[in-house]
Amino acid sequence: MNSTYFELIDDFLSDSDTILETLTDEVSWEEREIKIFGKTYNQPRLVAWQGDLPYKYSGGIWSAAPFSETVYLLKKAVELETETTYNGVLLNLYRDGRDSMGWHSDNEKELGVAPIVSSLSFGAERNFRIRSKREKGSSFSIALRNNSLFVMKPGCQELYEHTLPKTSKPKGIRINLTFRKLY
Ligand SMILES: O=C(O)CCC(=O)C(=O)O
Repeated sequence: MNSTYFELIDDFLSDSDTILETLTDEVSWEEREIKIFGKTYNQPRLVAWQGDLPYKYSGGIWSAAPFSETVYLLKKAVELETETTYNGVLLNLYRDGRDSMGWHSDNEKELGVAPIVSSLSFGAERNFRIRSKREKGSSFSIALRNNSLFVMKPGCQELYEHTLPKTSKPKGIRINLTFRKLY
């Protein structure tokens, strides 16, 4: 899939066999809370942030933290492919099909105007849904497979929202890394 706003590259790395396991062990995963209409819930996934700057988003604030070894190498590979540099990565670990992420755009002001956000996935294939902010009811799904790179190009966050919905299908663990550039 390749369009003005999105690009999907399957089989991104030539050797990705051990990455899921390595990232599971290497990253300091946290179960974080989120407040919705005044009520506090655990986020339905494990999360981590690595980056040169702190990052503030709806799930709270993350302090700056160094890139771990494998994440740094992945960042380099994604930078080469997308011809962009990144100084932060939000990591999500979905334990099974019940873990998810709600509708949102990556439009925090630290990302600047028209950011590029590059999303690398390992582990279980999950459906990623995208909907237009302008044309209500216009949405589509993309299968994010193991070792796929999905690039959300400039303009995408302004025009579209995305979600990683729950599924009742049996699903194993999945790790997703979204590389971002903060100002
Ligand atoms: O896990 C995914 O593919 C979605 C991640 C995402 O939407 C985000 O980090 O903003």
